[in-house]
Amino acid sequence: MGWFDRLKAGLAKTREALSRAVPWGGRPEEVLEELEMALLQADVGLEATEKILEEIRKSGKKDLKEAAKEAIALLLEPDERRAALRKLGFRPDARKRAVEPAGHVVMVVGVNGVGKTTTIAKLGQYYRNLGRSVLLCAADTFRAAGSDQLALWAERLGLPVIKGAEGADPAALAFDAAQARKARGIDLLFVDTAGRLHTKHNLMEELKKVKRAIAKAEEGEPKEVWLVLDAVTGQNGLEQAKKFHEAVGLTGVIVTKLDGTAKGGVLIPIVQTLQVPVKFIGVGEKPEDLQPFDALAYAEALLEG
Ligand SMILES: Nc1nc2c(ncn2[C@@H]2O[C@H](COP(=O)(O)OP(=O)(O)OP(=O)(O)O)[C@@H](O)[C@H]2O)c(=O)[nH]1
Ligand SMILES: [Mg+2]
Repeated sequence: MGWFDRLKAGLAKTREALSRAVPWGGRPEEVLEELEMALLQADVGLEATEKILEEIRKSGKKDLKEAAKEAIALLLEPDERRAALRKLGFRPDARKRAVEPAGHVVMVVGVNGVGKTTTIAKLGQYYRNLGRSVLLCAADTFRAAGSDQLALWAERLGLPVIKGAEGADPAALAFDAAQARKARGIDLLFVDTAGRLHTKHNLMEELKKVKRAIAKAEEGEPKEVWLVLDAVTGQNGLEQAKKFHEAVGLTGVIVTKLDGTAKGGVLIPIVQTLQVPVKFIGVGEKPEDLQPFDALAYAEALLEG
C-alpha cells in the first residue's frame, strides 16, 4: 500500500462521517450547511469550522469540495506559515517532504498511553532510514516497564539507547544522553518522558527540569519539543496540550491513533489553538503508519472518495 492509501485507510472513519453527510452536488447553501454539521461532528470545533466556511465562501470557487479541501489544508497550518503560503501563492503541498528537526535533540512529551514510546521507536526508524544516526533516551523512569519498552524497541531496530534504573532521575539521564550525543557526534537524540496525568503539578515541573538538564549539557537544545496527542481523546486533548505548551514550550505536535476515531478533524483546533505545526501523524500501529504530516494530503484524504 502506498503512503497516501495508508493515510486514507487510517482516516476512513472520519472520512465516512464527513463525506457521507455532505451532498456535494447539491445547492451551495445546503452543501455548506451540511458541511458545517459534519465538521462539528468531526471535532473541528465551532471557531475553526466558521473559519473554514468563510474561506470557502471567500474563494468564490464553484467546486465546493475542492474549495473545502484547500480551506481545511490552510487551517491545518499555523497562522504565520499560512500567511506566508498565501502570499507566495503556494498551495500548502509539502507532499512526502521529510520533517527536519531544527537541532539535534527532540524531547517528546505527552500524557500516558498516547503513544510516546512507540512513536519514538518509529521516529528512530524513520530518521535512520533517511541516513541519520540516532540515539534514544528512556527518561521515563517512573516505571520500569517504560524504559524497558523503549530499550526493547531499540534492540529490535538496532539503535543505541540510554536508560536508567527504575526511579532514576530523568533529568540526570537526559543530561547524560545529551552529552553522549555530542561526544559521539550522533545526529539526533530522542528523549522519551513519563506521561503521568497533567493534573499532577509535578509532572510539568519534572519535564521543565528535564528540559533544563538537556540545555545544561548542550546549549540551545532541545531545539524541538514535540507533544504526542491521542486523536481518540479529541477536543479533550486540547486543555492538556495548552498545559504542556505553557510548561515546556512546544515546537511541534504528533497526533496518533487517527485510525481509531471519526474525530480526525481535531487536528485543526489543535493547530489553531497552539499555533504549533503538526509534524507527524499516526494512522496505525505499524512503523510505516507514522507519516510526516502534509496538510493538503490530509485534507484530500478526509474528503476524497
Ligand atoms: N491504532 C493505533 N495505535 C497506536 C498508534 N500509536 C501508538 N499506538 C498504540 O498505543 C499504545 C500505547 O503506546 P505507548 O507508546 O506505550 O504510549 P506512551 O505514551 O509511551 O505511554 P506511557 O509510557 O504509559 O505514558 C500502544 O499499544 C501502541 O501500539 C496509532 O497511530 N494507531
Ligand atoms: Mg511510554
